[in-house]
Amino acid sequence: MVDSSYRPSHEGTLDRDSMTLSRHVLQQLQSFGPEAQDLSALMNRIALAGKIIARRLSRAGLVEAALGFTGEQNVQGEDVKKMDVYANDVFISVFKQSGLVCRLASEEMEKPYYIPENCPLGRYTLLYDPIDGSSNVDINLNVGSIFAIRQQQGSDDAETGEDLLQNGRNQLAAGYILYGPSTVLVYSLGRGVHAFVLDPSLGEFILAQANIQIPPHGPVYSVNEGNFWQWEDSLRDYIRYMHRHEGYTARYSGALVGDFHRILLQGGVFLYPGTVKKPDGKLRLLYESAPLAFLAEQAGGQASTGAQQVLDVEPQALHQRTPLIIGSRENVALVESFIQEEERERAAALR
Ligand code: AHM
Ligand code: MG
Repeated sequence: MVDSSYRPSHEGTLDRDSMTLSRHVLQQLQSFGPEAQDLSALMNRIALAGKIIARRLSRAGLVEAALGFTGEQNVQGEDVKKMDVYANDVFISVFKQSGLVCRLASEEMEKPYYIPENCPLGRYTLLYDPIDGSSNVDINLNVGSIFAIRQQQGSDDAETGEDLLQNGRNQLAAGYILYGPSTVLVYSLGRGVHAFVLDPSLGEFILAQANIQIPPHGPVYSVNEGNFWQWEDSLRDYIRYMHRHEGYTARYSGALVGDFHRILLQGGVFLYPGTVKKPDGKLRLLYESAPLAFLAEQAGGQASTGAQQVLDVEPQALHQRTPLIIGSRENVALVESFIQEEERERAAALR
């Protein structure tokens, strides 16, 4: 006879240790059906890529040819680092034989990478920035990987990935991995935002914080003030307002994932606005801004270009850039109010 009265004495601790990412995905989807299994396996592969990259980063100073530049430039004309290439290849190799993802699109590849043998099975596309904040790599500071999962829409016979040019509300899932003192994976399937910490002794990401909510207001503003004289007046006015009012403090690490993570947990705003020369700023819509915007909205925050919600932007190109103002609801609204004020003044001057 089964003794149902047995209560494990370590129930609480063990439950916590066993809330792995794949189990969490299934629980979120409330299903064990094939689609839920696929998404759970897919997230598990992303986690594997994260573990491989974290391992490489933790030993990068000891490994030959891990640090420094390759001497090449990527499609956006930026100098490529050896870690960028390594991390890009890691994502490809973990998905190659998986049968889960049929296209990968990344900052480091001009066109999507196709895995045709997977296409009849899995029609998901992974969009990713393999190493976000590359300038931090060589000095052992935090970097990240950003990802989004989209479902292929219609046929893609010409292999152009044109169906990826849809707004961010079409993302099925999004998240990032932060390589810091510990490795943290944050993700959302459109059902809240959840953070997992890599337990190196288990080799597993274990749930650390469920249903994260961005505080409606926070003290931090995170922006590269070195660009001050290249911004529009509205942005300069906003920063002057920050300087003149108590209760604000600046934090900027040079890696979006780290700066966003701080704001997700403690509140505030991250900005990468356009400049007079580059009105769309630096950050790429499909694999940087849109995935983080998805997380921000899921956590009760906001993500804006200054003119519209980031998730509403209809992309024109795979590597399109967009201004980004992201974080606590009230902080984002304050930045927007400065932008709108300048627009009103401009319109009045034309009248
Ligand atoms: P990357 O993906 O090529 O590293 O570029 C994105 C990074 C962000 O992580 C960071 O917020 C920003 O670029 C920093 O740029 P800047 O040095 O102009 O402040
Ligand atoms: Mg990046």
